[in-house]
Amino acid sequence: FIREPKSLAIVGCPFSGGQPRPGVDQGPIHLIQAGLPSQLEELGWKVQFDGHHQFEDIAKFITSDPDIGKLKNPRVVSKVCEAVAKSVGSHAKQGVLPVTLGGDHSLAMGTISGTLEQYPDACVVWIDAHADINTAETTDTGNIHGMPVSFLLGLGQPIPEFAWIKPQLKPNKIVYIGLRDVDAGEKKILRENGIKAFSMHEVDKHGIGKVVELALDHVNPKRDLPIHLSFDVDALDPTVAPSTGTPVRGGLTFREGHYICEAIYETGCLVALDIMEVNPSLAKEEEVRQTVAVGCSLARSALGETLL
Ligand code: NNH
Ligand code: MN
Ligand code: MN
Ligand code: MN
Repeated sequence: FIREPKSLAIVGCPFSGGQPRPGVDQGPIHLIQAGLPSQLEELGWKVQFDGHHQFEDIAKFITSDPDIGKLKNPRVVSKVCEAVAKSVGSHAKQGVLPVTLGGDHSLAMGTISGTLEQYPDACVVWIDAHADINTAETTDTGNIHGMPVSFLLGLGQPIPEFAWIKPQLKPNKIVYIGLRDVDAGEKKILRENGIKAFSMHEVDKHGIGKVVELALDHVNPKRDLPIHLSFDVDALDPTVAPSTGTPVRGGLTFREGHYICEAIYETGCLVALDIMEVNPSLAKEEEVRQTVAVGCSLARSALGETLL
């Protein structure tokens, strides 16, 4: 899917409007400053980085953004994600692999929409402690970073402000790994739509190797479909990635997280990658450094870094 010479574009998204904690907008800047572009070049990629998308003109036109039902910052989130979809979609169209750095996970409405525009048969592998599948009706928090999957699937009452999102994702084209903090309403949605999810229970039971194999068997049985990998760093245990907005104990180990990325790279099907929810303002300096470093190394593993 990706043309030779292998080329990727880093889409920096300093955005935090999908959740309440300031600082996650600084995630992409930290990942870049930690040296991610040159690390990826060393893996043999041609790396484009056209700066951080600032979304300033978007904010300029949205002078007030009252809640829609329970949804917080709905217009800003929608417009930013629409811009991200265009950027990701245009890179994908040129055979370039978009690596989106968040920013909060609401951005995945944009990244996955962009991917599906170019690759309608793509599947999504969603790595997270959370299912991010609340609808405007089921959400407790109103934070849109807990909802992107429902928008992509077209669940819940349509909201005119989000009408640009084509509900192109089918429930059998997404699979989760790492879940351990799923709201009651989300469990019902997963069940009713037959969406495959491997929680930490399954990781404990089968081991990560088997879980990744089963997950890919579900969404990509012949390993011939494009894969969009959306990685929320809170999937990792808080001892591994402490500086994130909603840490949940009992998460993936350092190796389990990297194994997922390595295994997906090995399929040769990766067409887009998201590294989300690194928030450099929520922990002590050393923990921030560790979280940023792990964000970089997950990206390297997904893009071909091997241990030997
Ligand atoms: N399920 C909760 C909500 O909808 C938490 C979501 N938080 C996340 N998701 N960090 O990845 O608000
Ligand atoms: Mn670009
Ligand atoms: Mn998430
Ligand atoms: Mn999460």
